[in-house]
Amino acid sequence: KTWKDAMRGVHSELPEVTKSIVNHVQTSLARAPYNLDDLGAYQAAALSVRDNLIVNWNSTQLHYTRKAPKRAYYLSLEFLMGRTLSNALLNLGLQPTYSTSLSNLGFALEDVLVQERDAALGNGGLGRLAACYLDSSATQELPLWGYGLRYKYGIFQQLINEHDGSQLEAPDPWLEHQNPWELPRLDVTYEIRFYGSADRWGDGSGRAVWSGGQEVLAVAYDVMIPGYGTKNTNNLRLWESKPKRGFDLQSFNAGDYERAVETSNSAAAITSVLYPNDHTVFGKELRLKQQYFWTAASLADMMRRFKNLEKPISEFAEYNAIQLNDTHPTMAIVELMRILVDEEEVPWDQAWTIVTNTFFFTNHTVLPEALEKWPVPLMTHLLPRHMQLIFDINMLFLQSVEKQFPGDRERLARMSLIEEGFPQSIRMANLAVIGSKKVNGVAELHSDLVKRNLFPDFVEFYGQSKFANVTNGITPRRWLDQCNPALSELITTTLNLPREVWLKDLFKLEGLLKHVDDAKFQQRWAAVKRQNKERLSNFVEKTLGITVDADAMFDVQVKRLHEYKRQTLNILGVIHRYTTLKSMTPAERKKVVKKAVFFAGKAAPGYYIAKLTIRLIVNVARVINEDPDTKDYLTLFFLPDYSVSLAELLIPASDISQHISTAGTEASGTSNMKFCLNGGLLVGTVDGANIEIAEEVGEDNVFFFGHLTPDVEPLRYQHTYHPIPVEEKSPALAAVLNTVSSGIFGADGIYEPLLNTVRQGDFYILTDDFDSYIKALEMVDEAYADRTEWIKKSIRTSAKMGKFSSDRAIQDYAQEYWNIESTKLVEE
Ligand code: 26Y
Repeated sequence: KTWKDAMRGVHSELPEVTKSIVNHVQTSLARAPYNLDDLGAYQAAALSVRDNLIVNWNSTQLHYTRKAPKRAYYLSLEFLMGRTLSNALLNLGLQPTYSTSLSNLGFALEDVLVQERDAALGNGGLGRLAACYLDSSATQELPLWGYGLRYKYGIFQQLINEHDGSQLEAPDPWLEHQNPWELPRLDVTYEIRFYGSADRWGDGSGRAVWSGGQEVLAVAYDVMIPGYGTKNTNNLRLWESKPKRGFDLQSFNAGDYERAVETSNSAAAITSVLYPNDHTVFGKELRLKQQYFWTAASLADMMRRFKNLEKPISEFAEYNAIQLNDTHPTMAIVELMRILVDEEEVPWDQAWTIVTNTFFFTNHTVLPEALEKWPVPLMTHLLPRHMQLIFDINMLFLQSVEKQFPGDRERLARMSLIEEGFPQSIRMANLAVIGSKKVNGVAELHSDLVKRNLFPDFVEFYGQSKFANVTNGITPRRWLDQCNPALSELITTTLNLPREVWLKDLFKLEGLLKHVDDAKFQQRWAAVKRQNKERLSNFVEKTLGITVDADAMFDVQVKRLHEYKRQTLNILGVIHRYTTLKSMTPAERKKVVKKAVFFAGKAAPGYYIAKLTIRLIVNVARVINEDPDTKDYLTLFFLPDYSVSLAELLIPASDISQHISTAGTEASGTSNMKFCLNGGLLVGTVDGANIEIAEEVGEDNVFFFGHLTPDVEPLRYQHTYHPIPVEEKSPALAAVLNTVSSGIFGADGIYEPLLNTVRQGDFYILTDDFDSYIKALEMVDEAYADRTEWIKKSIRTSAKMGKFSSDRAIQDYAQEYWNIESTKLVEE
């Protein structure tokens, strides 16, 4: 068919959409419709869908302005959005129309969708959570905006070195082809100051004047966030940095060309790249610049919007709630104080009341190496006025602590915003706690640990009620309907409900329970899983050139590489399975459950042990997949460049997934929820949201192992003071470690530093958990052998995932924290 034939369609909506696509091909892309490739078709379709979004987005923003409800703002340095076209089509209800239109033009929707590059402006869990929360707040018609940075380069691309199996990093130029999902707002700009000097008025008001230094321009780019089954379309505003003037004319005229462009380069550098480390802070000046640039631009923007309401400044907190996604945006607290005190001339105490009624703080990790601390000299140099404000806030705060706990010097030292040392540093978590109305963790256990281990003094000072829990959630739109259309279809027909209903009220999945024993339904459920496993197999064959047996049990661990997440435990377990298989007779092997193990995940570029773990996995895979004795029973894959899109392929295909962090270290985890929603069973430790998942689905439907949180500290203590050799604690593990040392996965002792983390300090207690881990995997094998029972477990798991919808989580924030209400866009 030619595009001209397509234009003569009969369906009333179709010619409209087809026309719009063809129109974009000809005008926006300036290409001819008849020799278009998939990429061109994607771009034209995206631009056509974007036209719809813009209309809704505009009406929504106008509606919010007119209604002037209280608004919430989600400040996050990371938004891990993934692809947009398929999500926009789903949310607009235009999937069938575009599918037909594209096919009339000679394109398959699924080939077109994969042309889109992921928007990967995040590292992992924290960034993807932000993306799920945007989807849920738009869907629930809540007046919420996200604020972030428009990095020119997102999370790096991961390549695997063919020669030695190690991770290589390449830039992620995601904006190379223009991005149809953003609207540049070149008229929305703010000037952001750095350096200079701060002079106090000295009149006892606490006010000061900040001047001089460097000014950088913040330019707004708006990303449209459509809700599902509503016209409400929210906004994610991302800031780009730009020099205030093209270049420094003075230096240019003086003939110093290099210096002339230097300042303009340093301005553009602020939003050039996402920092690729999670959980380890480095105290780099550019990172602090990013944090201030973003919070200052966002607050200036909120302040401008608030001023348009013509309300007294004292009512700021009645119209604005700001959620801090971890400590990264904590400078917003100080910046709002600066605006109120220095610019709005609000008396100090009144300003502090406004601030502490506006902010809310979520903590995402208890690992000490992830807690942000900025050196005082760096802050003084870069943001002199803010350093003064922090000292003043601290002094007044410590006075109030002293009043409640007179003479307790050590308590004051612990609670101070300033940590003594050379140099002194600023504890951003303490600042976030005292500047916020409420503080929350992201799963029940984690929120307990936040109170008990991170902020016990603050709980004593403020009382329990300031500290609470909001268990994380995931959007069922992307993480079920979009990534697993076959399962979504089966659920819809089985529940006998329109998908619009259960996708907005995930507790409805419980209706599947009464079909658990229906053999027909079980078969269909199993067929969907099988189909998804084949889809993944095809992908692996295409990308790695290795065939995967879709009859095997698919065992998946995908997440950032980190010692606390214990990918090492998993790979040592795989080696154990391999050597066990090797020691068997061919007849014995035939009785073993076939298994395909998948890993994916990026390591921070400077994280040596994590990178070494990847190298071990890749090289173990090379040996195992070639071994004629075992390769029919065990295969192993490291899929490079883990991303949201790869997750969408992997998650629906899993039979089991592993969430095996040392107890007490994983705040929540969110992929655990995604796997279970898609009917994959969970192998895990008693940690994070695993616990709540087990509470929902029942302990007989998960495979728990390992020591509990209270055991971990004493075990570490024992490792330090009464080290017991690995051989004594776990002969099986000792044997595996020796196998690696023997050099069959690479000689010259390259893995010794990794093995030594286990043999020596063993901070993450692999030796203490190894045997029970292997036991748990044996239980998995046993359970998997009974196919019907396994399918029932899978159905039961999926059916009980209602709690983990991000709709529930965002409602909790809206009601218990922000006090905002749904504001539905009404047609005029
Ligand atoms: C300060 C900097 C080094 C830093 C950058 C990123 C520190 C931390 C992070 C990211 C943390 C993160 O992704 N945390 C994860 O948040 C998820 C959502 O709450 C949790 O599910 C997950 O357990 C937690 O590790």
